[in-house]
Amino acid sequence: MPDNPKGLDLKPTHLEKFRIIVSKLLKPVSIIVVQFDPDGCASALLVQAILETLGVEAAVFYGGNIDRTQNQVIFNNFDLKDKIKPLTELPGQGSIILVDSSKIQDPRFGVPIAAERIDIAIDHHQENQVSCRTDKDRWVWIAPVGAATTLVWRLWAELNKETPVKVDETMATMAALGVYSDTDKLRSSRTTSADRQAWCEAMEMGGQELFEKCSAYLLPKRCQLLLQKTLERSVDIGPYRIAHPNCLLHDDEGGQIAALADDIHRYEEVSATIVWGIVNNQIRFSVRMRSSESMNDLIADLFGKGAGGGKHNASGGGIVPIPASFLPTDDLSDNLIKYIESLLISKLKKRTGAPKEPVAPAETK
Ligand SMILES: [Mn+2]
Repeated sequence: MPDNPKGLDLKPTHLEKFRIIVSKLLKPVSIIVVQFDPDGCASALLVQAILETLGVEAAVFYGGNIDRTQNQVIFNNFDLKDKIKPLTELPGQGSIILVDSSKIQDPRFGVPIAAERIDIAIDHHQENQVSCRTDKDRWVWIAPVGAATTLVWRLWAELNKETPVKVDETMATMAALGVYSDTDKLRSSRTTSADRQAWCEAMEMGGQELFEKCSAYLLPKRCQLLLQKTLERSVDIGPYRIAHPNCLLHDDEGGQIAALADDIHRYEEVSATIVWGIVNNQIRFSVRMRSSESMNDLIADLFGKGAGGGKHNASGGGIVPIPASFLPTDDLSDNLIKYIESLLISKLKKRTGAPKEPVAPAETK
């Protein structure tokens, strides 16, 4: 069996191996986007389209919540309700294709998935190398580009070189949005010429109007209120900024925490921003960084080991579940919010070596 592609070099032997692996996929074939976002979604639907051209039917499953405005806009404008299903509906057998992620044991799957079921992985997270020390022959392509969609776009183009099959307008628009959002509007230092090329090619076939609708969308009014409240509760401790919206968030607002972190991380003199909030029965948090400090260490220190992690060490986040019997009632939620705020501030002070101030409840280890 030929080797897997290295870097961006996609050789005829790699394509040949891809076709062989696809022909051996076990039914039902499932494509997994472990964390729904434009890049993951575009990669998955494009892989689904590629398989279709090879005569293989596959269903797409997503993990995470669709609670960021950007993701909701994509979900609604592309009518994804019938096209992708939540991971909880993943069939118990058949081959699995991972896109925009390549961790064989990923806690975000919800239920553990047998490693042997994963036959293809296409990803741009270098830190997530699939362990290939297994006798199972997989097609794995992990390359350092700004978006996973860029890789899938290349794969489509190379596979269809001899008999060009056109990507339809909607799919091309989604691919352009995938590249655009994961490269931070093609501005991020992770953006490569392959990303720029994929974006241009996709936009040549895509719809400019739909692209505008899904990239220059308006935010709901409530976002302004949450931003205002978060700015009021924003505290700087050395290089850290920590903030929270000072209220219980609605069940579908977990994604706002990431958006708030993006917003308040934009100012000078702060190298790490932590925004947290209580959603349903969880403390959700997002971290943004522009220093060499390890994000995973910071997260473990503040929220506990295994609470979450970061990608590219620039953005990350996680979840701390609150036991059901400790969930605050409306009149007690202020107390819980205040307690978590003081606890996190005292932990950050400890990190920076700032003089200790008395904090009401003792920190348990
Ligand atoms: Mn991605």
